[in-house]
Amino acid sequence: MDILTLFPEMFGPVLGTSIPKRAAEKGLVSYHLTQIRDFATDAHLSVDDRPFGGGPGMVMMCPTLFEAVEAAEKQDPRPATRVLLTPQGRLFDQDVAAELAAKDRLLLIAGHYEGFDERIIDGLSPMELSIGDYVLSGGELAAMVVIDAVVRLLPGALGAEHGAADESFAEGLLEYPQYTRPREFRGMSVPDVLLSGNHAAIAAWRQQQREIRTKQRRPDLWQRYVDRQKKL
Ligand code: 9D3
Repeated sequence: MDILTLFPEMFGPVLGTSIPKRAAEKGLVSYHLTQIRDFATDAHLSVDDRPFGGGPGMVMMCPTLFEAVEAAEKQDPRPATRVLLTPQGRLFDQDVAAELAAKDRLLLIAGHYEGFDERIIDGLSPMELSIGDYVLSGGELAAMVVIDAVVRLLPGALGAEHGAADESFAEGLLEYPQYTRPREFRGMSVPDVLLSGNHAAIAAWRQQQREIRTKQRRPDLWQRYVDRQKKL
């Protein structure tokens, strides 16, 4: 997995922790960071410039980024699926994560600008991804979100128990409420059914809770769930 960025130092702590770190140690993935600025060709090491036609902010320019992409891609003969993090992109979700997890090789491009020269999109034909409708300061955190979600889907990245839990989200319902010790805390108790030892009753209660929560909190997910159940 290649990551092209102006802030490679942001990625170390995330990729060096928890599941992304374990996946690399197991050889399921390797991370290659490229500093885009290393490929600047002018005296000022420019990676951006003012927009033609005027307007606010700066635009990431073509020459530096194309050089960086080509240099990174040369390091490995496998063709890379290019991913550009941009507010204009397709909304990233678990289905996109699964699509990306199935690719041989990914190359992520994180910018830190108002925009990209459109010829970057035309010339590199990346998949454009947004992680949601809110404004970040750059694409770096979005790239880390994508990496984390994708890496945990690589076969062997998780323990068996975790893998099953992720599938229940992919199934389309929110999780049921969870409780652990103590049985009583500041006047708040645990639902009796969870202490009953009646596994069928517990499963039924949990399923009911998942449905209630999804209906109330995520009508969009609920609609998708209902439509899918109809088809099956
Ligand atoms: C004035 C219009 N702004 C778009 C809402 C400009 C702008 C602000 C911030 C353009 C880019 C950015 C930096 N954001 C990203 O690069 C980004 C992002 C995001 O802000 N939200 C969700 N997903 C993503 S992916 C990359």
